[in-house]
Amino acid sequence: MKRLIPVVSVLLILALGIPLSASPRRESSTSGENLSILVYITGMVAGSPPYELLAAGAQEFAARHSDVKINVYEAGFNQAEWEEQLSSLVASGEYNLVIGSNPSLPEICVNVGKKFPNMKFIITDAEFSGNPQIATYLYNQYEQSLYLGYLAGLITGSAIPNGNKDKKIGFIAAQEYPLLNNHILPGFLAGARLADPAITMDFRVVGNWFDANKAAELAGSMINAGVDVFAVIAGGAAQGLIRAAQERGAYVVYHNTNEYAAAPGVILGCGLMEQKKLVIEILEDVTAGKIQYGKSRTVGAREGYLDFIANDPGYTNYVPQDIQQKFNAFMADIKAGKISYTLPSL
Ligand code: RBF
Repeated sequence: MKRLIPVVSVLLILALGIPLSASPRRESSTSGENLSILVYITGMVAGSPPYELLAAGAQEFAARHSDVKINVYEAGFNQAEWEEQLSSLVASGEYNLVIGSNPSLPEICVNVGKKFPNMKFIITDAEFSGNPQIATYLYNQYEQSLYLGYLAGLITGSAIPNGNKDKKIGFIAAQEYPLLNNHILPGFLAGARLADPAITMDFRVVGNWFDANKAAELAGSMINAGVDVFAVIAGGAAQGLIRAAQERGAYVVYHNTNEYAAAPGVILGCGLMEQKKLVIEILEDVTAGKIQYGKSRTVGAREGYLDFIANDPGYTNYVPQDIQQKFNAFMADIKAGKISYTLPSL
């Protein structure tokens, strides 16, 4: 409903410095009125970049819209409890939208959605289509792994001080799941082999998303076996690898977030997942009624949702110049769609 704002209040608003945009904002979000969003974190926020960025994006969106309520709920690390937890949260009737970020969430949401046919679910970092209650957005992690793998391949094959002659890269994962096995791991090895086809990969599994000591132990034994450059997808447990690489003298390329400052000279490359940007755009689409439920969209470097952080001293000061030149050219080709590859199915 439109109301004319009396001149006096306009003057008062100007005097108090309250932004006038407060009123059009309310009108533009008609379909978002009384929107109550459950931000369902499948783990803990702290230490997991995808979740930190999801929560930050939702919070920033809510700060822009006074009629939107959000609740960031941390479901913890017991995956067996996630469906029941989500079910009882939805049963409370407090929410009209659930947003989460995890490849395993679609199946859970299908089951919860059957019991609550009015509920809508939006999931990033996942691919699922054909269900009218669910919309998903898949990051092209094959692509991010391909360019981080290429950098790892250039480093392992170089004469960098803490490197060795074995052409061996390492990958530490918290657990195995289709996105890891079908996109992230093959992408990383394929990227490294674009730098040198003789490269091999040592892959180990922590068993959970929090045990940094176990990750450090695995990293130590992989270094003994000749690994000099690592990648890691292990949430909070990744800190153990970083510690081991610092102590023993090895290198790390890092997915999704700017982690250079955690170990300058050790973390030599960081990818970037534009999850915060994507989440804000998605929620704006929710208020505009523009979400296509039942559909899945894949986003990567070309679309501006994956990138590499090349302007950080952690990269410019520590990576040998010849490697920077080769890698920067490769990254430009990735963004221009000039590197051809087949995206495996999940
Ligand atoms: N990533 C994290 O950073 N922290 C986590 O706690 C976490 N838990 C996950 C649990 C399951 C069951 C699955 C399938 C993935 C999990 N991920 C987690 C991985 C995350 O969704 C994403 O795939 C990777 O971070 C790569 O972008």
